[in-house]
Amino acid sequence: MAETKEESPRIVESDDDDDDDDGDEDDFEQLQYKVVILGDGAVGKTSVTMRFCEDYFARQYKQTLGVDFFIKRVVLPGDVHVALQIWDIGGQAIGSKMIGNYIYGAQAVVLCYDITNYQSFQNLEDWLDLVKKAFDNDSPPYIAIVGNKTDLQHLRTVKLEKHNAFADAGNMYSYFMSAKTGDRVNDTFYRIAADLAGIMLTKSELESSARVVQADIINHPQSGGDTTFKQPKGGPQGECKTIGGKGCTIS
Ligand code: G3D
Ligand code: MG
Repeated sequence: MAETKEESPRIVESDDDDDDDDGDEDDFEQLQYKVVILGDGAVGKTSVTMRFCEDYFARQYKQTLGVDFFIKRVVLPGDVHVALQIWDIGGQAIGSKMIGNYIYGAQAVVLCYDITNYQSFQNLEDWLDLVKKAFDNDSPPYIAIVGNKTDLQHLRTVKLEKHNAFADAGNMYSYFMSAKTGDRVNDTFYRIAADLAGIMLTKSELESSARVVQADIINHPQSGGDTTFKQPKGGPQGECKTIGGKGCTIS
């Protein structure tokens, strides 16, 4: 299911934050993938995104309106640089006509549920249907199912067997994490990045996934940047607000 490096969208950009740096010798090739996080409200989509992109967990988030997106760069073995463009889809977007457009063009879709909320797990069927519809006749993206809130094991209502059966039936990748404690968050996204890039990881490489580094947003929808990354159909439109210089909200 993982794409080969050759087929992947690529952009070339400097890893130096300094805008006026035109030194070509600092440029490197970088893969960029769109990763869409879907799931019911309150399963922890924003928390997971913030934990991965900012290493931060807030006790309270306001409901995501529209779509927030962030870019995080990870460095894989072989000095392969991957920028993950994470789309955190807000509850409101779910019933909107735009949802298919948000999903379309994703190289990976993360279906997120709360292990203490059985309904949120059951509703993944509907989320999966939306993904299938969005891709229609196109080849489907990498799909992962994530059980979040593993710090609340004692309140778990979704049995492991149910999770595994659903993942197997849909030929999906399977992960668990806690945005609250940060457990398995980085290594899950690191694995996804490696799978998309077609890179096999050893156990020790997975364990060293702490090498995740911060990246600013690139391929900004209004930047008109000349990159070879194909903007997804119906991609971000409308007003774009920068959050702490790293994320972007489409409203
Ligand atoms: P959403 O983006 O899917 O709607 P949020 O979900 O990220 O806004 O999170 C919804 C609630 O779940 C938040 O609590 C958040 O703190 C909590 N949460 C998210 N991830 C975890 C986790 O891993 N463990 C625990 N225990 N809680 C988590 P509030 O209180 O604001 O509703
Ligand atoms: Mg949210």
